[in-house]
Amino acid sequence: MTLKELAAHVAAEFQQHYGRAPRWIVAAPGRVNVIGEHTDYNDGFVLPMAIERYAVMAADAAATPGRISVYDTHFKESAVIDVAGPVTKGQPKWSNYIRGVLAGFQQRGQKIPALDVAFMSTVPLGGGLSSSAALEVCTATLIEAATGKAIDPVEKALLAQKAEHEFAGVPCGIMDQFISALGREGHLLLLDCRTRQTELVPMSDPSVALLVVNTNVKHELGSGEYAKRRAECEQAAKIIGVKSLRDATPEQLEQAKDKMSEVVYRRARHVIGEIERTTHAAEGIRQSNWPTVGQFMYASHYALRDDYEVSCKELDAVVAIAENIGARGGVYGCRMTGGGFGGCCVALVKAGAVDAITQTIATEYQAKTGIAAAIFASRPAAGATIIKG
Ligand code: GAF
Repeated sequence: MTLKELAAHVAAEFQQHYGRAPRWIVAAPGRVNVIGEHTDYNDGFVLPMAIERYAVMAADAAATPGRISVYDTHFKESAVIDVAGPVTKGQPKWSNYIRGVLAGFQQRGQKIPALDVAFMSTVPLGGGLSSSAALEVCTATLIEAATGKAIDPVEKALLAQKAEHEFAGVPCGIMDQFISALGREGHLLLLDCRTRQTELVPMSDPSVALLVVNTNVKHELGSGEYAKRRAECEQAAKIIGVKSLRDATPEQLEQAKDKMSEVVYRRARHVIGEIERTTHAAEGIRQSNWPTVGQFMYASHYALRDDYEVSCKELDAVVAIAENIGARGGVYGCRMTGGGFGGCCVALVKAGAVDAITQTIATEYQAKTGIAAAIFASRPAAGATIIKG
């Protein structure tokens, strides 16, 4: 579904559910990270792009004051959020992403208007494509539309990240909310997570495409492994004697090797290497040097699999199939993307070979794992937008 079709669909659902037309329609995309994994909370670089999969909200002012009703058009379930006082956590569970953002606006001194909302997302849930960030940034965009007060997109991303920390319990970095808020059509976003400086890297060569391969193995970042990795990185930085792993060189890590556990050493080796790979890959993209970019993507996957240990056998199976297809069959590189433990891979492929590659990966993945993968190509999409209002 295109964004236009999705917006029309959610507007129609709003009309049907609430008996009138919506006044505002807003959207925020999910993302795929091309390279730079588990580097954002280490002050490093990331290189994500917004994808053509979106959270969309249609809304109007509500007659009942002090509350927001959100109707999930897919699961046919509603959340009623009390906004008369400070917004708190509540049920259903997905409403906490919305609640967290509303609370963030309140903390900025913003009064939350009473709203009726219909909502739908085409970002696969638990697929590692930032369905939660899309929902958070979409909510923030709705509040901007409904109050007529735009906030700085960086502030918006930070507010959404805080919602994820405090209402979803995931100590995530800044990448997902940032790209959902600041993505630009036709571009990847090279983000320096320390300075928050961004560079839009054009990705418009028609000879290549990015394929997203969803293993359909759910990923759960709340389970504690993510927080554990973060703590291990902090420990490594402390032992090396730097503020964060962004400041550490491979030589410094080797010198400190004996003072840390083997596991902590490997975690740091991934992060230090990945920060370097990301800046090199960005350079490769600027020069349309696709074979080089692809090699960095494979190297990223191996480090995430062996050193950082956030892959799983299904993600590894996709990468192995992609490697087997190889450059001759049109695959430049492939890696797991996002937090890991399931979710998606991203593959850089020749545009003319997309159909054949999709077919091969689907068939071989099903044969290897017994699971049907969901595979789609996406062009770099725009970040959050107010479609109506
Ligand atoms: C998740 C987090 F939300 C991001 O901040 C990032 O750390 C990513 O995992 C790993 O690169 O998506």
